[in-house]
Amino acid sequence: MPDTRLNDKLLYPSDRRMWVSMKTPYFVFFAVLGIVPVLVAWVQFFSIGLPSIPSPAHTIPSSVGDPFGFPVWIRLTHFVNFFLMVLLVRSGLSILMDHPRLYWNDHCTPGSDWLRFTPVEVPKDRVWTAKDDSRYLSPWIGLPGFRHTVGIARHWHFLSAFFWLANGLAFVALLFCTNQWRRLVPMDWQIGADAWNVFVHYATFHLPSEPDGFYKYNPLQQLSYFGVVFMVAPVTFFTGLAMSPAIDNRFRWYPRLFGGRQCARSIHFLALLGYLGFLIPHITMVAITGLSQNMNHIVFGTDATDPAGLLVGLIGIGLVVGACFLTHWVSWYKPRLLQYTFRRFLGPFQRRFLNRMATQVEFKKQNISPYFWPNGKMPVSEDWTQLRETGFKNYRLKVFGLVENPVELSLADLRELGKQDQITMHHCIQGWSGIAHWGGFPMAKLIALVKPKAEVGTVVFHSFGEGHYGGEYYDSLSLGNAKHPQTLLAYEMNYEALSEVHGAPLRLRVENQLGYKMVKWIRAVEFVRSECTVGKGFGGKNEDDEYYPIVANI
Ligand SMILES: Nc1nc2c(c(=O)[nH]1)N[C@H]1C(S)=C(S)[C@@H](COP(=O)(O)O)O[C@H]1N2
Ligand SMILES: [Mo]
Repeated sequence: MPDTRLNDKLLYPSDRRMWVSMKTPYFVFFAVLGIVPVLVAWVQFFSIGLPSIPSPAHTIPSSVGDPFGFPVWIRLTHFVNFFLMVLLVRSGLSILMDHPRLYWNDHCTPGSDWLRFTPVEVPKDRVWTAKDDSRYLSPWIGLPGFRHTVGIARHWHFLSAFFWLANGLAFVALLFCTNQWRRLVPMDWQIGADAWNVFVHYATFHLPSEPDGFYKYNPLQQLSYFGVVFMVAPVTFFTGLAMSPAIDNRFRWYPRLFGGRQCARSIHFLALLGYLGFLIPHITMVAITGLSQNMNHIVFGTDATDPAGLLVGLIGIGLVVGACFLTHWVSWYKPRLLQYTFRRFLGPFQRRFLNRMATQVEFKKQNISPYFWPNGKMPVSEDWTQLRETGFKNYRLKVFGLVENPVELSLADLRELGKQDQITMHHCIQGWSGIAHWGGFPMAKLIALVKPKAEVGTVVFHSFGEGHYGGEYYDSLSLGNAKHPQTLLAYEMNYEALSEVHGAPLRLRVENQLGYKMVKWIRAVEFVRSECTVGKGFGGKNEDDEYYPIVANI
């Protein structure tokens, strides 16, 4: 368990702090992308001068149907969006740091990352787990920040994402129920040229005469608002979904829309840069084009120039900053509350939809990842070490609990339960993925053999290995998930006997869940009524100690 006394040295070790490095070609690409338009603007300015921008003649709408002003629903959704975006960005960065590498390939092969937030080159001469690789953020940047868990970061992220989506949909729906959509949606290609002209002004440090935003936006402003609302936001949502194991392993075409799961993850991050690339000029423009008046627009919906809107706006910003402190406090002192809240809100959705979709995506042999990140702590227990020394000859899988026919099975017995091969994509909660072949017997076969009693709801997998903070590693599945056609107890990986790092002699595969549910080095399988009676009662070692959710399909 993390030490809840916030100790900087322990929780934010200097050798695990964030670091940024981008592969040179990408750096050059982004630099060119950023610099070229500015250069062109300067060339235009020096050669033919500033383009003319028709000065905004009126402050009243040009035709009777044109929208003006900011009704209360715009002001409210704008504020709610700001608040939720702060939570989303802060928690998103924390999630990112847990696997501080971005790729354009689903294998996450070390060295193929185009952007990384760690200085570490993955060592080739020893086991380097994904957990060893994670970095930490200061709580000034990340939520929760420090060495707190990705479980907590994800709770904040998904809870806010849910409200963010609802808020965004409400905003867009109201745009189109009123005439306010006309402020944002360009109806004429001319806007491209007009926006460029405005850009030439800004890029060469000239301020064109601005229309009063209460009545009309300037063309560049309109295009950028349109881009954020109708392009960047949907991209964030859809690339977010493309990281779900349940969705990816059910609908193969879905992550492919983005070039694969890791491309979706990279694009999700680029969308963040898109938001920041919008936010900084947005705030700057609000400040330099008449701060008080602009703040009255968005706070009170009036076109006045007094400082009331600014003052109340600052209080609103203060509230959001206060919420950052509160969320930090909740993360550290009430993590269970957060875990429960997540379960209460999103659990039903996961159970009703994601859990029910039987995964079916299979890959081909040539898709198998050349490298598959390992995770977890190798077992150090006497019994496992001894078994390993004799090639697991004396291994017995103990199956017990509320069953009519408890058994103890040797590897030879287990092979008689049938063999299923599948090539599937693994999704780790930290963000990496990998494709591998797994060979083993379907859990359904074992279930049929031991005949669980009617009251059984949960299957618990006990490991020889320990969790991150000590104590047995275990996890559980609902009986439904255990019966899924792709739920295996695997003894082969990539057509060879399961290696020690990857869980010898036996490990779980359950393809609609995240990796942490897939217990390695399995010692025993137990059938129980519910997870409440096992460990601390939250469904698994990571659920107990790191506040991960019990259902892991997003
Ligand atoms: N016993 C045990 N099983 C475990 C873990 C662990 O720490 N201990 N880590 C889990 C996590 S977080 C992942 S992503 C997968 C990784 O499997 P791999 O090492 O074969 O890649 O194993 C899971 N099974
Ligand atoms: Mo994981």
